[in-house]
Amino acid sequence: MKKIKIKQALVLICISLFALSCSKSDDEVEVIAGVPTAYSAVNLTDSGFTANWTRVYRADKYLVDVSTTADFSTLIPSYNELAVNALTLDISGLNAGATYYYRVRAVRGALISVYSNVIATEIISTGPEPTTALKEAANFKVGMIVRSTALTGQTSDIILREFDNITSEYEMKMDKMYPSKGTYDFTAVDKIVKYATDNKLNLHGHALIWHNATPDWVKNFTGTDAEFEIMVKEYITTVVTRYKGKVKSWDVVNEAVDDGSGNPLRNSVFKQKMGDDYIKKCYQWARAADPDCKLFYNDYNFASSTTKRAAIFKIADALKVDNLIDGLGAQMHISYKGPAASEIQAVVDGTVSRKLLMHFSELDIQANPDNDLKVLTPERAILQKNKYKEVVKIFNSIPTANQYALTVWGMRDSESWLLDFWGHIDWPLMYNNDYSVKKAHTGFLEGLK
Ligand code: 9MR
Repeated sequence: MKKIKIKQALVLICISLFALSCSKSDDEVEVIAGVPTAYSAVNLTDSGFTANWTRVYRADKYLVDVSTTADFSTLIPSYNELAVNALTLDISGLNAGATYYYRVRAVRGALISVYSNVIATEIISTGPEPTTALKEAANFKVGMIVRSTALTGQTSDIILREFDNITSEYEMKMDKMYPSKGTYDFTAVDKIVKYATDNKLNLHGHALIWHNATPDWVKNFTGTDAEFEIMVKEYITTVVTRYKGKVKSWDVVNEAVDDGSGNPLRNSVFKQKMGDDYIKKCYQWARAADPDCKLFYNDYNFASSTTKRAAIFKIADALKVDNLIDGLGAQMHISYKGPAASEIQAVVDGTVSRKLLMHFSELDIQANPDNDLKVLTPERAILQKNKYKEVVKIFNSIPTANQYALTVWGMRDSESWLLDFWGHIDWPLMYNNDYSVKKAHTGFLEGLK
């Protein structure tokens, strides 16, 4: 049994007009004016994979080259003249694990167009996805989010087998830990801390200050600005001190940068009451409460927006002057379509050049950002897998001294926050609902090679 996965993106071959020494009729010009664009199509039946391409107007057949090398020096001869613009390659003669390339030309009479772009595909086995434990394969900490109510059963089995770093999905936020004035509730956090300690998992604290998880009584604070600041100081000091030595790192401030023009500081209640300096103060209080704890600033669209990236680095630079920050969290809520590897790399490069730790803190990869699917198709699962692989590869190549952890934001697809957030179906994570691993998980493993 074999299946095909698309391995690589396209390499464009420049389009040039076909030149003939004799004069051409209009029909001939039309034929050669088009070049078939090959698509990275896959057909995951046992019979083979489908290569397809755009039709060229009035082409009467196509020449398809399939090769084991990108320079097409060794052609597999049997796939040559086709009347249709698709070809199902019989994979029985092809080797699992090998990469095959195809390219296409259009033909009309004696006229032959230039080659299409080149597509590489890889034949893989259709057996079960490999289940090597991520933390065993990785040289860095691999993280998963947890909920205090789901620290048993299969969820826990997978956490303990695959991961060595955990983050609380929502229970270590101000609205949960400090629901009403003067009254803390640490019930859930204590459970998570015990779970981490008992199982020797690194516990990343998330997140002390976040506009989206601020309790109403804080948003509508009744008191002076000075009293507000005292309250925030007392809250940070209480929480960080309580978990000193157990929570190894904290996102002190989360998502302080606004997405609007100029990426100003978000106009949160913290900024309103304490001024722009609120960030620095929060880090000072956290640092004072636990000097050994690694302090992070965490945000989204870090890769996809250059201006936001600059604004985040500006915050980091200001904190770094006073040694108040140890690392940056790039959330990595992304899709199979982007951001590009170069944009993700820019996040890493800026972080490493600042001598900070890098946390890819909330990785999930939408497979259905345009809501064009009702089920996760094999083709899309492969594209998603490729993106997981790309992200992991980038993280894996970070100098060890700058690697903090790569945390995935959820275990099973149905549990992802993205489904509620976008209001449509998606499959952004690495596990199916029955806890079996998806191709995304294989992509993670392949990114470590
Ligand atoms: O996934 C989290 C969801 O379950 C919570 O309801 C929500 C509010 O606490 O937070 C979600 O996680 C967010 C994270 O803390 C910060 N970055 C964006 C995440 C998705 O909203």
